[in-house]
Amino acid sequence: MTATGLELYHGLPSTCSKKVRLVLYEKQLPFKSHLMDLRKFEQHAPNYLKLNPNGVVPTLVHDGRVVTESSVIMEYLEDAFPQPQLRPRDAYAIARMRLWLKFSDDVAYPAVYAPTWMILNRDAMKNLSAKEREQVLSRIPQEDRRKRWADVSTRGFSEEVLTGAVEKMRGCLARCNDTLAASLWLAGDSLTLADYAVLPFIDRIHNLRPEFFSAAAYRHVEDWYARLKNRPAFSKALDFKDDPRVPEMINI
Ligand SMILES: N[C@@H](CCC(=O)N[C@@H](CS)C(=O)NCC(=O)O)C(=O)O
Repeated sequence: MTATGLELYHGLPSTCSKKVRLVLYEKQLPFKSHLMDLRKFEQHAPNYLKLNPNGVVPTLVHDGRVVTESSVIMEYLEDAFPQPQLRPRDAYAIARMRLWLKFSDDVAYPAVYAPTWMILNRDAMKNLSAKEREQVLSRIPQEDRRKRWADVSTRGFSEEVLTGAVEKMRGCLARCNDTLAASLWLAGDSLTLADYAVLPFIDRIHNLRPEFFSAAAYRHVEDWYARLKNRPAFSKALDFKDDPRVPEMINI
């Protein structure tokens, strides 16, 4: 057990895991790492479902107590380990920060979902025999998710969905750009959980669509992204490009 009593179940390429790792590294909190291989569907294993009944990462365990949902975990860490402070004090700024946490869950995550799935999960599903695929699908805890995976497991997402995702990704960049034109950070004049909730998705959009970043249309986002990339937490939580053990596709 680490001095902090923290354990994290997470995936290397998982954007939601990155949100939590950014906070852990920014606060310099040691944690016991349980790295899960999502391409082997370890997140659906019966033992893991006891911790996280949704069968997704991340899951935090603190002194034996379980916390799920990346945005909830971020605020939990802020409450349990308040230094350095990543939440504003002013009530209105806190509300703004929480809206960005909600944006990361409700807008940014769905925007990158289909193109990410096509890179990280499609081969893993396609290379299974029909029987193995049935087994993988049967362990997915929610019916709607099981159906969606069954739908796309052989054919992948349609062109229509993938084109829609491009628009959604541009929409995310535009929303962030508008805010960052008026303030240095997403929730005001200091770095907060808002920035770390959104950063993994902007990084994912950058890796999927680098051309979006070359037209200067989102120059405030670019400037913000460059500032965040310079922080030690970024390379620790997000950047595995120089690690030869990590397959290339994981680096998206
Ligand atoms: N709302 C959840 C979403 C978690 C989530 O969907 N995690 C993805 C990785 S970013 C996952 O575990 N996917 C594997 C799967 O769907 O089986 C959170 O923010 O923690």
